[in-house]
Amino acid sequence: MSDPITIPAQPGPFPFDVASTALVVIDMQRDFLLPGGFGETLGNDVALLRQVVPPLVELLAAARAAGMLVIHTREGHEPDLSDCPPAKLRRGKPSARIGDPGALGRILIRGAYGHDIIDELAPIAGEIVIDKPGKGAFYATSFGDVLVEHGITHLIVTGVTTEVCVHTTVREANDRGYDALVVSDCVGSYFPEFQQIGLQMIAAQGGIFGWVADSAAVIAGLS
Ligand code: C5J
Repeated sequence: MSDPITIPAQPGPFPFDVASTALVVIDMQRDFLLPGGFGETLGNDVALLRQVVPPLVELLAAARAAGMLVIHTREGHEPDLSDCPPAKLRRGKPSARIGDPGALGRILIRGAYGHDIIDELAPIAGEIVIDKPGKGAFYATSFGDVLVEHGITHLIVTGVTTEVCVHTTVREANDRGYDALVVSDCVGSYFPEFQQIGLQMIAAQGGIFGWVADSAAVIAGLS
């Protein structure tokens, strides 16, 4: 048990202790963040997601220095697409479906260059990487078991995209009894309006899904 920390957040203070909290870094993959990746082939401006990188690099360093458990996730599929539901496969533009060849390798396929995490946030030894076929981190993965094994009760959630994989994971976590804090400048969306509303939705109604704070507040709490 480490010393309890309380940081200012919306809708109110977020108390946690390092030993029972995990920093979750969702899908900071080249396919979503780099030019030529899946995100761009869908017509998105990846620069909006790149804004997340500098504050998240700092937050990750602070979490590592504090000895917090760090869990990275990657959205993607087996090369034979056996874990990709046909309904998901059909989505997107016909020229850029999951599994198709792209500028960064086969789109969202495990082992492809584009599927891996960007260099700036590459996992280090001892950090956990969860490969997930869905938007949420719990579905069809060992994520829930990993949290239980490590005695985790609180999550500090970062990554992309705010309204898709971040939201799905936070909602799944909330239903399982976890207290989740979403770090406002360390999550990103291709759509500025979704970013703003997505964050508001989490903390609305007294924290219907969790809490929201910026990285400065979390880093100050950890130092
Ligand atoms: C999306 C994600 N947006 N990681 N994936 O398809 O949010």
